[in-house]
Amino acid sequence: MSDQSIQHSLIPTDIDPQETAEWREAFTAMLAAAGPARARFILDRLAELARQPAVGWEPVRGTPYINTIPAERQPAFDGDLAIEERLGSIMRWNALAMVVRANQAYGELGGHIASYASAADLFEVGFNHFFRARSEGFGGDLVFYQPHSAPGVYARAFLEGRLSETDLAHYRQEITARAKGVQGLCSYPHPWLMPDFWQFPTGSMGIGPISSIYHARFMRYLGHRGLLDTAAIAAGPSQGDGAPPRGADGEAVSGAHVRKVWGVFGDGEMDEPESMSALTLAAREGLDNLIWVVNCNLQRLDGPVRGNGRIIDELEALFAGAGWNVIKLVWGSDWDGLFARDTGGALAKAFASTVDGQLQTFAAKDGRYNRENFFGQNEALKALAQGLTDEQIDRLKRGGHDLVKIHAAYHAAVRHTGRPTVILAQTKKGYGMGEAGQGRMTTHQQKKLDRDDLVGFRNRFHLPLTDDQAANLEFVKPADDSPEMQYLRARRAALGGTIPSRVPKAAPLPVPPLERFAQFALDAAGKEMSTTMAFVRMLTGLLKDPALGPRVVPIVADEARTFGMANLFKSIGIYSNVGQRYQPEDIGSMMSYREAKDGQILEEGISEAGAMSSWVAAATSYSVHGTPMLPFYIYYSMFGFQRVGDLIWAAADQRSRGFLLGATAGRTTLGGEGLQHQDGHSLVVASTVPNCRAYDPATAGEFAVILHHGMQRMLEAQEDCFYYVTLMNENQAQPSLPAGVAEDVIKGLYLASPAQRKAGVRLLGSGTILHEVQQAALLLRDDWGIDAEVWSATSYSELARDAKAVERWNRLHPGEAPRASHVEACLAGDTPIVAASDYIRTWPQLIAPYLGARFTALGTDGFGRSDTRSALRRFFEIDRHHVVLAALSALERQAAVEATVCAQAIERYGIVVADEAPWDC
Ligand SMILES: Cc1ncc(C[n+]2csc(CCOP(=O)(O)OP(=O)(O)O)c2C)c(N)n1
Ligand SMILES: [Mg+2]
Repeated sequence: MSDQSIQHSLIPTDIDPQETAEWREAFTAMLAAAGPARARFILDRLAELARQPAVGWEPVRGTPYINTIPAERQPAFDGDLAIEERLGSIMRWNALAMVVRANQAYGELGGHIASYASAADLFEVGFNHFFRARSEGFGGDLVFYQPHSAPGVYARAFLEGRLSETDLAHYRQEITARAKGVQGLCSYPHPWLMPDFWQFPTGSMGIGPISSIYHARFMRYLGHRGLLDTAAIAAGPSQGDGAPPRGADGEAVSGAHVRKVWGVFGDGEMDEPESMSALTLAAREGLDNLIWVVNCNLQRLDGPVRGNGRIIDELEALFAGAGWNVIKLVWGSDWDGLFARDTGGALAKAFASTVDGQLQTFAAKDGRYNRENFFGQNEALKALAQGLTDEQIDRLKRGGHDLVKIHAAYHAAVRHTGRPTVILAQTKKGYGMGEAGQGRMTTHQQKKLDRDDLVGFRNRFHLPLTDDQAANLEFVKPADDSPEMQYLRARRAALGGTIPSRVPKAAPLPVPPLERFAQFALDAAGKEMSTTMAFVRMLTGLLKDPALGPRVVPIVADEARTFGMANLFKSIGIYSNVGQRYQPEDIGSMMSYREAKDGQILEEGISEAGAMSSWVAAATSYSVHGTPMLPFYIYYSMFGFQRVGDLIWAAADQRSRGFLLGATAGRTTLGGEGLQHQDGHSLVVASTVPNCRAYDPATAGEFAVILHHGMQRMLEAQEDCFYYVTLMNENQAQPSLPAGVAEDVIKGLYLASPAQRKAGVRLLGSGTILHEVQQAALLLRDDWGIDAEVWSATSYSELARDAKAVERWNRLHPGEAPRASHVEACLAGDTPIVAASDYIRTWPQLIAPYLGARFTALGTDGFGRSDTRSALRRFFEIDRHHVVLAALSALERQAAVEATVCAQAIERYGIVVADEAPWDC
């Protein structure tokens, strides 16, 4: 089907053209006579009729493929266009040179040119006019940079004097750079790798978009709770005359001056579910502090984003439907004249039948091709192009390459109130790369340019380079006193300083003493409770602390009742930007569902990705806002690391500080729920995140120690780590915490019950399975006369981390007295060791390399099932009887017991012997 026939198939046939014409004429005449207001009134009345079910009319969503802001409504461009054009060209060149150089030298380092080539102007207008840095009395804007455009951000930092030529020469060579003592430049924005520079990791598509929404929302939360002045304005020149305050731009203070969150993202990136999932939240919460710029270069990596459609139109409908303010920035200023002359609407009509695949081809081809194939479509278009040379047609800019149009769009966006804004900016991928890249299918990965291409680029952007200098990829940096450099510095000074810039530390937040919020857990003395209940009680205690309490951010994804937190609804309230506009059904209850503008709980509904993004916003608040917060996101552990693992990885990258609580953890502790709910592996995944401290406490006392220690490390010592701690829903008699074990709880292993005589076997238990292990010790004693030590293993990953470090130290220090890791020191000797947990064997096996053949691990490998806890523990062979059998079997291998005891135990405990494990697949 041709493009035109696709288009026509969507339009129903006109069965009475004459009648249609009469209606049109009547409307046109009325418009001419009575004006647009009357025309709109009549259309509204007709729409009421048309919406009757019998008619079944639906309005067309979307506007023509033209700019939302007409030329006559553009504000004056308050910059020096010529200088900004020159600066932009230099950024483009240096970014390109950085990538091509790295690949000429090594060929394997990768890097991208085409993305930034399309986004450069979108970035530069932001840098020169809109993106404000943190400065005295003003928190600064938050800017999310499209990751593949990172070379452009480095290029700017180079001109600003923040990065040196040596730094640029070490783009994507961080290790080599480190060895030479210089700053290496990471591939994409990674705060972990450049902690003074990048704020937000965006390299994984979709993470930046969703994160930006929740950051904007969290700023509102901080404001509504009175913790942060989000309405603070960038300091303007002192008035001293009683005149209303003015912003740094001299304008009267308005919504334009409050802190903004900007996100520059790709059009292909909009396909990620994370990008889309919180659009309605942003609109519902009225986040007019949020502005997205979607770089619609119509291409992604493999090819066109919507070859057979138009991504801009699709996104317009989607964002408008979600309630956003949409600004289409499609065509540059050169088109203004053409549109003005096109009274018959030929251009709009032609665009309506041109799909993105075709627009990409037009981008890749020269002026002559465009004249013949676009303007050549009909007489009206031909006439429009008549006065233009092929060269001029070639240079007709798309909106996202026109500084004046971009400025107009940003100017409108920052002033829009009540809703978030998206700017859909049409660009050309690989803009200016000529034959080598512009609009080419392969342009995303193009990183080699030959001499002709480089000289062509030099010509295209009028760069001050000789042919040889261009071919040698020399960086361009005008003299310090040149107009360009003075302008660059002045613009950034007016906007508060240079960005991106990350502040690594905030003032420490004092942590209350352990006893103040957890005495009940330390001295539990056999009281029955689950560790989840213990957590909620400790949380309630922390909330009462005058200094820390207000900084606590409880986050749930529609599971507060599950975890026994419903009483917090009433006491601290659920955050809502509008308060509560209804009388809750349970208004008289102690646990009434209370929404409030200053509510403290973030109730994110059924969106783990949303809750995680909120957690990140709170967990990075110490750096982003200089306001340390303490987030606790409590969730079904199964829906954490595997559901939103990439968000957690990004959280780690951006040095988040806070607690993730994997509740209802374990494959047998959450009886009944079955295969998709029972989590046996989150702790293993958590162990793969370098700065995540993962714990599986068995008792409320252990949990209290971990919580307290974590708070001290993150809030007082300001360490860039976060905690993943499992919580159980099984009520158990809670022992008091033995004296003097706190330090070992943190290290991951302590002796919970010593053997009465010499231990024949050592049993390791964790989480609720510690209870089974303790019962196994009793059976070993009573049924087999074997004395067992019971150890509580609070964290196999912490034990393994320490053991690995010690192993490495010993390897690198031959001849010195070898060190012993905590696990090796605790479990030295030949005594057999059996470890049982509610997780897959891989979790305890993290310490296996340090214990040799004397170590046996039991675990819950395979898919979960729904049944009672005891049936499940039997099934997965982690109950007390199987622990006993494993201990006897280990002793039998050492010939420490008679060869028949295992058979006797199997018989005695009724253990079913099947050749295949029941969970095997
Ligand atoms: C989650 C994820 N999937 C895939 C990629 C690999 N990838 C990087 S850029 C890219 C294409 C991006 O296209 P678009 O968002 O349109 O940006 P453009 O470069 O066109 O501006 C892809 C697939 C990634 N970085 N993250
Ligand atoms: Mg794209």
